[in-house]
Amino acid sequence: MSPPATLAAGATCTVSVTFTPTAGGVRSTSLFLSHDGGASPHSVPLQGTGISVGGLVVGVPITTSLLTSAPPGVCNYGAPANRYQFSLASQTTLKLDLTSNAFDTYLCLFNSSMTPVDYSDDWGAGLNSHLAATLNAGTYVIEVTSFSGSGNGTYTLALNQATIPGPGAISTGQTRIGNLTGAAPASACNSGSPADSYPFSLPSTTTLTIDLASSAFDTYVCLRNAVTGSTIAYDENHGSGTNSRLAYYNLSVGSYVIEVSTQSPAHVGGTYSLSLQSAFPPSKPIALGGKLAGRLSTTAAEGRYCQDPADRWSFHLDAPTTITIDLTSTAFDTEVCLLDADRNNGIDYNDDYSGGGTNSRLSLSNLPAGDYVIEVSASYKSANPGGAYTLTLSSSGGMALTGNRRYNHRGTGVEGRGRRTLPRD
Ligand SMILES: [Ca+2]
Ligand SMILES: [Ca+2]
Ligand SMILES: [Ca+2]
Repeated sequence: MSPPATLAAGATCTVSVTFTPTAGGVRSTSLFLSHDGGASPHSVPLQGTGISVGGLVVGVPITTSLLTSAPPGVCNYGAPANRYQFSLASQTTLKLDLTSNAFDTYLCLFNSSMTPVDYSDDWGAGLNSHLAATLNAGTYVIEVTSFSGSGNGTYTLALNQATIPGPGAISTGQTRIGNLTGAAPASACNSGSPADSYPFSLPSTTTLTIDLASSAFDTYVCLRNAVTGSTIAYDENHGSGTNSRLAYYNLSVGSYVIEVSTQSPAHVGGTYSLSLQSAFPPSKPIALGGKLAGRLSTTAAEGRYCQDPADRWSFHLDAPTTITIDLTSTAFDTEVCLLDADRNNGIDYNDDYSGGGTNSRLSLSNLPAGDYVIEVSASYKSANPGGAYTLTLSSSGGMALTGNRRYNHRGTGVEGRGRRTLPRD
């Protein structure tokens, strides 16, 4: 409707209002409707929240602070976020790195319509965030936020043009950025796909995690013996979304090759990031006696024992201890798993704790001293695959409800978990 307009008696029409704030914070005004029907004009109060957007230039890192009072972002369930905008005059391959010693970083990349392009929570060995992508000319938006939403403190955001020297040797602790094209040699383990090969050697027996991520294609990773050419392990989608994560316990001394390939339609490739770490996938710390708020992303990496997208939390026991792990959420039907950190093997899991609705509780008496990992995931019967949750780790035991499925009693139909299968490695 463009004014002036005539409305029949009793008729209705819709007025659309666009909010384009010129400053951050809460902005208020009113929409006035003048008419000849009496009691003119009508006023309609309007309010919106302006989010200030900083400028970002490729090649110029910025160091500043995230505050818990920052306005809610679009990604990560509306966690407080600082927002940046940058523009590209032509197609560019970029790498984005968000690092902080103060909080567990979470990085989101959008196009100018705020449609998500990619996101990263943890990359490599730690809890910092990394993305690489080839982007067309245009304007893009970055949100800097924190995993839990309570992140507060200094961070550095670096946006750099990526140079891609081509595949070659990789060593543990490295991230390599590559561009998989149809001109690459044929994959030896993923039929029909081209593959980039990254040789490495191990001077001692090592537990490895290989992460392969791309916003351009559906990744597929293989670990092969460089001498015999045999495939040792492969992974399709254990990383975030369709990304690949391959964890391997105690790989022997020897020479190996990581093969990067694609399982996208027509074996389309593109820009990717490859990380080789000498440990199991990163986990977030929780203290004995700790209670914390987390946010399970629907595209978090898959768990090892809890298979759905799962957050990994780690803790240490100095001596045998009776522990209780409580996982509660009003956003989703929770499932909690406990793993031993040395082998990444499942010890126990719980979906619904009786008396706790759909919440989960694990109680374990006299758990031996050592390092452990808790996986937080959504139950197979949850309507929502993620959302906000509360995780508590207490050492005052409560009742011994425990041990009912201890030590790898998986997928036996106790709770109808027919789709539970052991991850490959
Ligand atoms: Ca993180
Ligand atoms: Ca995949
Ligand atoms: Ca549950």
